[in-house]
Amino acid sequence: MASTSMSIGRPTLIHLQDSSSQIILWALEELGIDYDLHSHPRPAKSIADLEALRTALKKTHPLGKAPQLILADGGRVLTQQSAILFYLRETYDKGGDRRVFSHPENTEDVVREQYLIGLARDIDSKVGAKLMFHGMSVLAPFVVRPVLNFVRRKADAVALDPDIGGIFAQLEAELEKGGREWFMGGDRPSCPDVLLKYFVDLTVQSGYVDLRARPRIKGWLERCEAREAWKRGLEKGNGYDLDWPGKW
Ligand SMILES: N[C@@H](CCC(=O)N[C@@H](CS)C(=O)NCC(=O)O)C(=O)O
Repeated sequence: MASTSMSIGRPTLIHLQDSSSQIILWALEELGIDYDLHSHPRPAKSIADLEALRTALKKTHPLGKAPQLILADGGRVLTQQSAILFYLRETYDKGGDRRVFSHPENTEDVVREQYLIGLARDIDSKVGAKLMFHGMSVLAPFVVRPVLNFVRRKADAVALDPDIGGIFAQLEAELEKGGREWFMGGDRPSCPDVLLKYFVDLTVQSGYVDLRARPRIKGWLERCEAREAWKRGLEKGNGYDLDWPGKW
């Protein structure tokens, strides 16, 4: 059963265990605002369980995915991690000393944010493709597995692994430039940091990248995880296991 508590006047996060909505929990905790949490457990492997989850998620938004943010007026429901993050920043992190996220200060910053979001989306598509091939080769009937494994190995070797390696090399270089602690520079995380956290975790936990060769990304992840808000979010999030290959 999902745990529910919703009230008018506070945003509500529709959260899914072991998923990207964990980073929205992080953002909500960073901002220190009152919010309600409606948490769905990650279903077991059966198709029926998955359909039940999607039916439940579709009650609040037709896409049937998490995260969803029901805005404080109880009306509009936002989806898409990046849109939710920017909404939260622009709505609740107005400025002055109470700013918890770094905000763009000029056109260069705006372009850089979009560039970093683009890298996060690139990871999403490459890792998503790897996971799909992997899932197919594990779940397919025995007789077709050799063919699927062949296609999978080709796709990994020719495109997906080199692409993922290239993106991580780029992220490493972005942190190296000027000794940045956060991807937008400065002394605090930005929306792209929060977004990237999930995609980096997904790649690392799936075993698709080895951070021993990426000390700056490793250090950045440790900085993210040292934040009290991250720890509080994890306690509330009901699990954050993204090792999908390990679960099949
Ligand atoms: N593009 C969406 C992706 C949403 C999405 O695929 N969420 C996954 C969890 S990471 C989900 O709801 N999965 C449940 C399902 O597919 O049934 C975003 O940025 O939020």
